[in-house]
Amino acid sequence: MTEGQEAQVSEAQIAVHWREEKYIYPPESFIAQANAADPAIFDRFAEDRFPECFTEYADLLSWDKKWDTVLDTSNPPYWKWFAGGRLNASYNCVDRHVAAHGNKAALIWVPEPESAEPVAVTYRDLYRRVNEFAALLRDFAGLKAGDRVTLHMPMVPELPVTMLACARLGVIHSQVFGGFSGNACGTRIADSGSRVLITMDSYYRSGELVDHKVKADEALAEAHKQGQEADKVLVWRRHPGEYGSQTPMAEGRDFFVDEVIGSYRGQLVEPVSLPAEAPLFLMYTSGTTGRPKGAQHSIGGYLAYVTGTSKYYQDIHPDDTYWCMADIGWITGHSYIVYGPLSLGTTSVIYEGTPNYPDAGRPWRIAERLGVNIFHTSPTAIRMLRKVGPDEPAKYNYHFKHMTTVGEPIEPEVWRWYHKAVGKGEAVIVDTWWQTETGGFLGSSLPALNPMKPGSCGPAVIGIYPAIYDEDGNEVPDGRAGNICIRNPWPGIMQTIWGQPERFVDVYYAKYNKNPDSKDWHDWPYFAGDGAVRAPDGYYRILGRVDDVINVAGHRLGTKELESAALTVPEIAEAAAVPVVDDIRGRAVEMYVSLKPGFAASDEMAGKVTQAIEVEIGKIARPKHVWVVPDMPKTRSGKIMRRVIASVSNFADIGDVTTLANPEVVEGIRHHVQSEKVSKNEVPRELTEAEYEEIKSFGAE
Ligand code: 6R9
Repeated sequence: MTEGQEAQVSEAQIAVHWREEKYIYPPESFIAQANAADPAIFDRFAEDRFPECFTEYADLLSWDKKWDTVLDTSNPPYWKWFAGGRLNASYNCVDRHVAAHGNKAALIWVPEPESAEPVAVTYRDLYRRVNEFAALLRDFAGLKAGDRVTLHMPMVPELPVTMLACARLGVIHSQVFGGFSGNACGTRIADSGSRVLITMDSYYRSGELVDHKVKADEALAEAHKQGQEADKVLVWRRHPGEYGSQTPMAEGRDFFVDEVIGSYRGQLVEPVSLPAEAPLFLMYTSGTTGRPKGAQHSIGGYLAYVTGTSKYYQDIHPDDTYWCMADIGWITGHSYIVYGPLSLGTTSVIYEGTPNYPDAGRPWRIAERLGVNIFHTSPTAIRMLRKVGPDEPAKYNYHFKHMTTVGEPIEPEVWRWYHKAVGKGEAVIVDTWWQTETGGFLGSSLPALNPMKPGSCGPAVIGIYPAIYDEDGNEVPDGRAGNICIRNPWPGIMQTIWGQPERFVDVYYAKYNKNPDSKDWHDWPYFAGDGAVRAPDGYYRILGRVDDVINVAGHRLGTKELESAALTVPEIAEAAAVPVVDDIRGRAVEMYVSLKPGFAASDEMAGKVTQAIEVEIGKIARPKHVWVVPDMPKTRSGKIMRRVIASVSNFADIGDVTTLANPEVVEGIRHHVQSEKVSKNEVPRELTEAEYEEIKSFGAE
């Protein structure tokens, strides 16, 4: 069975009940200034205007050559947007703003130590730095259009500089989230076939200068194991001239950028004019198998889509100060810190550290100091800031006109705190539902024209036409849960999974495609892998993943990745990862492992599993608990019943276990796990109906 077919919604036909929230309307002051305030926009993006409607987004860009065909669908599901057109993303995000707005801040970087001053990088500075680094990449690292290069960088301005320098040359960048481990980075170097790694020696996180260069050595060793040699490591220094890592520099392989860049001072590199459908970057994400998926995004379609949605949904005007608190290492940061905002010529704030360092007032001090008026973050950050500093926002004099939430479903109570306390009742909120694969937003209210409804992402965004299907491909009625799909292609959709074209078709299209030979795009709905319900008003409520992916703090972790990491511990015979409902991070991971004969359960064994997961994936994946069990509950065909142990961890009804091969083990596991949780005061609150369905069907056959 392929991955796509394996995925199931939690009993697609069951009704999902929740209290219908009331509409909240945008303030007049917002509407008066909004980029999209005329309802005619809905007509311009009506289904019968597809695909031409998207030229409105493409027209926001500067093209070297206009496209011949808006959408070429001759080879489904490999769509080509703006085919025949040529452009350069670096030119669009940098050069074209220099003449009129050269002295305006493109980026304002806020270092984590509060004693350090924020650093403004003007469009002119950015132009100079991108050109010089592009010259270095071309002449020192030997990179050219079509080559892949892996970046493993923290939240510093050197990261967008590096991305835009790559884009200038047509080099395909693949930024790996800085918090991921050296091994995770190595796997991505190998998968993308990168010869060059660009990293930084160190960065500040929660008050500490973290040694980051050490991960580069681990990454190269892992890539080597997987058959990929990287021969150059370019190391930016957090404090130029001062090395913040304990790891030696490898002679002839590792180079400090601040030492090499001197030879490229003042050099200009002509932006390479590239086909619209040439790849801009890869962004790796988790799927149900261990191998990460490199979602490949195009230059023309992607940049048009993030520019258009930044303009209308983020309501970015050139004179706004926009702060998205996500990490650039995730898709949110690529689309809505770097490419969208810079393409529109606005000021984008980058913060190095954790939101609650040194205290929960930090984000609001940054907002006050910099005059941020658009703020963008995740439900996890909102829950955390609400927990540790519910009254902090009121102490600071900032005013947001607009706020975003992204990455996971947000509970209505948390939404209301965001609206009232953080937004001071003055800001609109957009709850944006989308994915690494989709490049930009799929579901969101259009802030001046659609009212907000807490807990729902809103209607589909303009030009996006979803459908919710049951397992057999029938559309489910409003109010019922099913698999949300997008019926039409759109410019932000990934082009393929790097090096795994079959997987691209299997995971995202095979499930609802009835005829693989069809050349008609109508036959190729995009399967998002999320469960959803549509209300009669057309608002969507996203219920969560329907595959074996655990969304921790808005970040997707594949169960297979977690399990293979646990299995690197020699004593472990079997491993299963399950989600537990977590009041801050949405979901947390719990691991169940069984040992090879001759080994006994111990805290040390559990510690080894945690350690292995940190080494293979990174601290973000650290399990909340590792339960060492004598045996896993299994089907007669030997498949681990993840839904049973997921129910145990969440204190949910375990359901019928009589069909298992070994039903007798369940009670022992339940007793062990739940009594331990009771003694630690970790009994979870009662699950909502949607959560219960997710747990009950987790990893179901
Ligand atoms: C952008 C991003 C994608 C998965 C997605 C869904 C969940 C994202 C959401 C949301 C409810 C929202 N998700 N936004 N669920 N409401 N507003 O998060 O990309 O890291 O690939 O995750 O996140 O389950 O399928 P990515």
